[in-house]
Amino acid sequence: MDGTPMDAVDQETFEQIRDAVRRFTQERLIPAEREVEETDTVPDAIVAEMKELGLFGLSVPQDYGGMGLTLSQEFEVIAEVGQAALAFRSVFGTNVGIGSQGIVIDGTEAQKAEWLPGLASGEVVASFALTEPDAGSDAGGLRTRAVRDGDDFVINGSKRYITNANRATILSLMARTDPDAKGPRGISAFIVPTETPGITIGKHDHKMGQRGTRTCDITFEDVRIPAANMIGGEAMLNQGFKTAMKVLDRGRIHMAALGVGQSRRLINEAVGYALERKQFGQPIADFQLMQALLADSQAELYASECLSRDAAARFDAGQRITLEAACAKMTATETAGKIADRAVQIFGGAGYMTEYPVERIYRDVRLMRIYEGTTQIQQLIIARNMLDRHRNGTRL
Ligand code: COS
Repeated sequence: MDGTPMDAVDQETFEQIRDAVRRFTQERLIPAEREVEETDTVPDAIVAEMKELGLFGLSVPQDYGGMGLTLSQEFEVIAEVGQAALAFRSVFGTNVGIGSQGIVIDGTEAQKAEWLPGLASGEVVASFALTEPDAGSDAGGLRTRAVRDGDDFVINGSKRYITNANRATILSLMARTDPDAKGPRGISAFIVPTETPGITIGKHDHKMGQRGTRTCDITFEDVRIPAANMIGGEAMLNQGFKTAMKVLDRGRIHMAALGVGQSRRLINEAVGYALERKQFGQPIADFQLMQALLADSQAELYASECLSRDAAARFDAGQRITLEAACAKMTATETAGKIADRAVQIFGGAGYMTEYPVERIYRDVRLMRIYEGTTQIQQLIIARNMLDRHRNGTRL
């Protein structure tokens, strides 16, 4: 599988995009964080500016109206926007990542032509509908059924914690098409327009952090969609789990970029505070125990950046990166958690107060070690791949 878009943007154009996103993040998003936290909503004006900047189409190939960034380039852009409250990225993140990539990777030409231009412009919003009440980490255990009926499939079941469900125009939905097949086999992926009769989107969930993001349950009652909506066409019958896993491999680099973005922000906040805050007659930055907290954070951030960039480059060079993406996602998100904890410690009592952003970021980053595959699932993926490689004769 070659992950490099044929029409990848050149270095100069990429740098312009990255710099524009950096300015937008610093000058527009970060100053609006408190409003998002208080209203639990990303302002419409900011969503409109995101569309103008092309953020919804970062990963959609240029032939379909997107920017066609490579995964390495997407990593750098997401690490910039990831410095701001995670709610902002979440607005367009499913279009860039898990919502659209099933169509980009495995969709038919007709499916790409129908949906990708709208996804790139932000006119269409896509959610990734995999998780269910009884199928979280065990995604292969999903029970939502899609039963063939003439030229259609009829879907029944439910999905849980679906990001952007109440903003979505379409769902990339995984459903069981072979009831006799066990676990991950017998699952197909579909494009399901959310206006189809029989779909009910629940109220949005109230979470520990990441205010302004939207996750909802979805129920399907005799939802009828054309068989032509199977991602990749009927040749992909019962192959949908693999589509979902390929999407998640790629998505995990996007998650690593968010971990890197949040870690950079936390370090900037912590260093700034340590230089200003005085105790015992001098800035706390002068104390070696404070310096140790900062130094460990910087070293771990650097490790996350290097690891994630290497994994993204391997993907762009056409390699399968299941193990590397899991390493990057696990390392960068666990690192963000550790750096958030240290940042609160450096701020002391002030770090526990809502007045300072580190209190919110501490809560926001907690989810990163859970969504798009928990740390424990990343460990499982890494170990399974290590064992397979060893069995196949590969040694480090
Ligand atoms: N790329 C391509 N194919 C893949 C793949 C990948 N990254 N990972 C697995 N597959 C294939 C396997 O090769 C296997 O194919 P065959 O049937 O031809 O042998 C098939 O998919 C089933 O894989 P496996 O046997 O490994 O499935 P399991 O159920 O044992 O485990 C895990 C899969 C646990 C890794 C998977 O369920 C997972 O990632 N869970 C977490 C889900 C998640 O991240 N949820 C977050 C919410 S969605 S945002």
